[in-house]
Amino acid sequence: MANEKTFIMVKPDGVQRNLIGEIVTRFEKKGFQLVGAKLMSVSKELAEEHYGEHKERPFFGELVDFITSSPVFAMVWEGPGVIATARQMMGTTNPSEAAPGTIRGDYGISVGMNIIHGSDSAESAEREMGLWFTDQDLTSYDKTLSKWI
Ligand code: RTP
Ligand code: MG
Repeated sequence: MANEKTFIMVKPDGVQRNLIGEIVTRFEKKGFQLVGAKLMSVSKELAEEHYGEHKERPFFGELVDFITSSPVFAMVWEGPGVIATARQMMGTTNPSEAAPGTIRGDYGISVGMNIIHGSDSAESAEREMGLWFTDQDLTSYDKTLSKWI
């Protein structure tokens, strides 16, 4: 499977509910590698750009208000097939329908406050990593443990 990178963000509700550690732990234990991370407040411009594909949707204003309401924890994770696997680990968009064992399925009930974002394709991952991180923000390193995964 191809080595990939993806953009993952703990949304304001996840930060407020002290779920950063739990979410990082799940990705670490799965075997993926953290290559960049920052806790940050999000500008309206960045939120609108990030969710640009939804700008005609009725929930767009609420979505931008929510993402800018309180800090997020933005991350880049690396590993074989990480883009699709991260989406599986997150669960479906509506946490009420998300499978138990997924992050949204275990911790959420509201579609608006669904705890985590993850890029939905290779193209989205490239676009979003470029929006949220500079090349200098990201690192690359070998873990001796990698041969065990
Ligand atoms: P995300 O982009 O945040 O990772 O979520 P997603 O791919 O699972 O879902 P997407 O279709 O991209 O929707 C982006 C976010 O918009 C909110 N939403 N609200 N009220 C609604 O019907 C509705 N539908 C979507 C959700 O918070 C979703 O995460
Ligand atoms: Mg999406």
